[in-house]
Amino acid sequence: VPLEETSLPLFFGWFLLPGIQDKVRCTSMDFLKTLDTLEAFKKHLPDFTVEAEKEVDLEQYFQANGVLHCTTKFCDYGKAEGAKEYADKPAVKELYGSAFELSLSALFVTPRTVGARVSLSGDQLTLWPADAEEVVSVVPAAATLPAGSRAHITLGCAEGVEPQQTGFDLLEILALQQEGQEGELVEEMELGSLAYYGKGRWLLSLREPISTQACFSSLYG
Ligand code: ACK
Repeated sequence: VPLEETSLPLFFGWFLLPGIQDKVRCTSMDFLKTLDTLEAFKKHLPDFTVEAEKEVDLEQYFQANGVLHCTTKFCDYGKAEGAKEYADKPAVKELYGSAFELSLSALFVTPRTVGARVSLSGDQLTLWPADAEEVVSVVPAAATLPAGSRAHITLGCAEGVEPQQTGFDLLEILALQQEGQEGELVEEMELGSLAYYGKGRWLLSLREPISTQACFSSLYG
């Protein structure tokens, strides 16, 4: 009996290949290392941490967890709404196990998470669930954002924060952009331009998107 008929996975998604995982982790570490030394970051530190600290070591602040991936559908072993329908989609069956090139277009940091924005191509959007951005209870403006807006790679979470928060943090920043808030341009860095969106939210738009090889698969955990 095929595994898919016995149970559904924890989630489907694109899993970065090992070599590129190291590269993305290094890029993220370098960014965090630079960010917490910037005067602009120190100026906004009270937005970032409630504790009356003068400094924060971002590399220590965030904990990495597991294999780097971009979740398409969280199935919760079949308990999540639409899990079975997603697993049965022709595109999902057809493309399961295939290789893809994901384009990482930005890195973002909030007091809760650090992540990379994934800009999905038309092909990749065929694997994107229609309801992924329908999280109005968490991010009210999210449902008005284009499909694929939530696509991200979680690079780290602050203590006690669940990884699904990374997608919410990204949607929040994109909703601000959609409302016409460009963010306060803080600095041109080697990797791209860094903007501040208030409440400890930072977005680095990459000058050169990072192209990452990934396999569309699932995790049973
Ligand atoms: O970092 P992520 O995208 O956020 O990857 C993990 C993965 O599934 C395993 O936990 C994501 N995740 C967890 N709960 C949900 C949810 N309710 N909706 C969407 N993604 C979720 C989490």
